[in-house]
Amino acid sequence: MHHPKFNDFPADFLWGAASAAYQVEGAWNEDGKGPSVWDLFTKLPGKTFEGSNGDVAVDHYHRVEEDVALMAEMGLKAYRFSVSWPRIYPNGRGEVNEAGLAFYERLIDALLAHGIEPVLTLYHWDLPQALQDEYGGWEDRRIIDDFEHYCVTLYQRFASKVKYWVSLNEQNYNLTNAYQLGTHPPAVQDRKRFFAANHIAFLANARVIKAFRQHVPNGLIGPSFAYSPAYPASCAPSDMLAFENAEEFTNLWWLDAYCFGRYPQAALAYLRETGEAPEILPGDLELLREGTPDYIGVNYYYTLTFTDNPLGGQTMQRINTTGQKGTTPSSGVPGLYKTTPNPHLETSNWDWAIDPTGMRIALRRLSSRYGLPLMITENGLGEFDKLTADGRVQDDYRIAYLQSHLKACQEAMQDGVALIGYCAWSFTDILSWLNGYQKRYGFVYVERDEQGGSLRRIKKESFHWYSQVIASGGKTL
Ligand code: BGP
Repeated sequence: MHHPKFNDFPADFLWGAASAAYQVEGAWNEDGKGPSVWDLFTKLPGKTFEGSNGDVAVDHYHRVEEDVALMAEMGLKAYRFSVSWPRIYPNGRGEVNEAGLAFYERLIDALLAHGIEPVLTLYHWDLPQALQDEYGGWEDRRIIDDFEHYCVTLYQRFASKVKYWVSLNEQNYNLTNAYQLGTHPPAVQDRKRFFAANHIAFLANARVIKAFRQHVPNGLIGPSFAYSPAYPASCAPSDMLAFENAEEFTNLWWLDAYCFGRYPQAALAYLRETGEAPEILPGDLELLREGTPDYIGVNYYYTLTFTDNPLGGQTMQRINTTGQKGTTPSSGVPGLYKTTPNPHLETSNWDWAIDPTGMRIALRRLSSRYGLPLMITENGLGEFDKLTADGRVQDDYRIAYLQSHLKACQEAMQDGVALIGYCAWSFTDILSWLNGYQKRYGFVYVERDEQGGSLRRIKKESFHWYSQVIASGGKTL
């Protein structure tokens, strides 16, 4: 469908940018913060790119004012950030750490003073290590109460200041890495444990959404989902079936659980056969239905293309974390599907397909299936950037990426999608969990590498470009 002309973006569109606590804050053991699972995991040999970790990250904790001033200068309308659970409850629960709350209050107040809407993520992967040690974190239902207690603390403190909330960030991506690929803590490779932990995370998500209604009646909450829409490699029925399998197992498994309070039928039937299905106790599905989201947060980076995978075929493989183009192997589940490169799409140096039309497809699929408003909570391009001798970063490739994806948002809105806003990933450069500091996403360059650096902030070309787009309300796109 080609629209003859683009409609304007709505006047209240949230032009935003995003980050996550572990990737920007640093100050990993300051002001009473307890250790998170990432604080320990990144220090185990061989887990991250060149052993990079977030001990200092980009030192946002000590540079909040400077960073918010840059956001204000850019004209940003929304800033998505996450709260570090172990900053608030160093042991996961028990005694609250007032200094942790005070830090986020300072950030929120600074944003509000500049007319920037805070978008608060409750959980972006940095689980308190204490809860991992005590009962295995997401593998134990005790986490549901502890997570709710932590979230209610934030609701009570910030209800009057924060309207937009994100419950779990990329439960799908995080737990797949944590329990299938073994590439996020606790680095397990066990599909049964994966589906069990994932089920408990659904319950925790629903519980905190239910509590939200009581404490933040005028706010909006939803999970952020890492949505990589599936494509079939061809119109061969076997590829179409692989695509159906992939969409059900890698996307609808989460989306249907969040929004409908049930698991997709064919996937559930398959897992019951293999003995990997999660244990669903009486009351579980009722809870899911009582805790459905107000909107869906969409983290969109790429589409994935699938083809048939016989029994005994390709298994799950870890991704390219070096930026050496072409090193991502095919990955899949024998008997169900496996990925294959899409010959129609260019890729980044980390082999992520660049597909703005895929974003339009993503938004349309979600909107028509669930009938909910959507917010792009992440979208961006991770690349090697170069700081030139005269102190500039000419990231025209990033501008091209963001521009084409924003146009896809515009088209999706014309297709009838209710899109609240767009948070580019990321505002400043950040630590990429497994890819170190060399994979940069920001509008603001931060002078540091795996070893460290001056931490000086430098506005990239894309900073000025996005600033103009915002000022024009999207007209200069
Ligand atoms: C998402 C995460 C972000 C961010 C982004 C880019 O999965 O929610 O935290 O890291 O992807 O991914 P990466 O850093 O692996 O390039």
